Amino acid sequence: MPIHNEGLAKEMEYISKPSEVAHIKGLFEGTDPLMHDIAYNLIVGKHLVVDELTRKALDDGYAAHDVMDDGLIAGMAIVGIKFRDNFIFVPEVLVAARAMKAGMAYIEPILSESGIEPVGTVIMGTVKGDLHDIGKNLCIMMLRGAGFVVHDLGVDTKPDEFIDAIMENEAQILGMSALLTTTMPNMGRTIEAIEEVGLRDAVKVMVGGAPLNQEFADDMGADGYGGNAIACVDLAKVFAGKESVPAAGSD
Ligand code: B12
Repeated sequence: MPIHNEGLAKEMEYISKPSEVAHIKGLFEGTDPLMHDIAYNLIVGKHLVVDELTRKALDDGYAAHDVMDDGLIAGMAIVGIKFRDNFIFVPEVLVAARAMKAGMAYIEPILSESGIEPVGTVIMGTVKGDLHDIGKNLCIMMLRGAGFVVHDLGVDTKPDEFIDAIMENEAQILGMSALLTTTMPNMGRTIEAIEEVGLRDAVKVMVGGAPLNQEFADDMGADGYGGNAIACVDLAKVFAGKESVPAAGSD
């Protein structure tokens, strides 16, 4: 079935890599026109329309995971590519994230009742002393869009708070964010604290934030560094055993 929604068909023009064009077209070909409408309105950030269409789809009997995969996540895949390739910037991604949230508000309760296994569980937080959370929130939004359960500890997160959350939620992945050179060392301190309580083998640690790089991540003993929200999702997928290719370190 061709792409029914004209706006969505136009969105395809932002994608240049042939392999990505084929992948994204594959996400939409054969899916319902209503899913195309949901995806398009998510991409352009019309959260009220996404809210209404998601509710309509569920009322009409579409399965929650189909609406999530074929509508919301498929739309977010295009947002991710546009963001990576600088066609859109942080404000547009946040507006798309709000639309994703509007749709997920209907989907999440249904999925948690039906017991569909999440891809993995991730604890995310900005480290102690640091109040920057825009990048962390983008990562969380993309992780949720990719099917991870994410527990967001917010900002100024102390090592003990990370440890408690890992244990309480039996999380396999920890993601830490830092934007200040003065707070970056708190990532290493958190990793040391995780080692001290004997949890280091149970959890993969990924780190990110504008002042970081792979070298710093290696020095502090993290398992991975991601330079953007897409790299964050790639890393998490590798850590959850869902992808065998090494994650992209940075952009
Ligand atoms: C917005 C902002 C603020 C806002 C934060 C609002 C908020 N809710 O986040 C406010 C105004 C509160 C603020 C305060 C301060 N800020 Co400020 N801030 C910024 C600014 C302009 C943008 C940061 C941002 O959001 N970038 C956009 C996001 C999308 O990018 P990102 O965070 O890097 O995230 C991406 C990747 O890094 C990665 N990523 C992020 N986290 C993670 C985690 C994982 C696991 C992975 C894999 C990937 C990943 O993916 C994200 C998405 O692509 C930067 C300058 C800059 N251009 O970076 C200064 C900046 C970070 N701030 C700075 C400073 C100095 C401060 C203050 C100390 C200022 C002051 N004197 O009070 C305070 C500190 C407050 C505190 N204790 O944290 C300096 C830091 C300098 C340094 N070397 O340490 C900067 C660089 C500005 C500058 N050039 O001087 N700030």
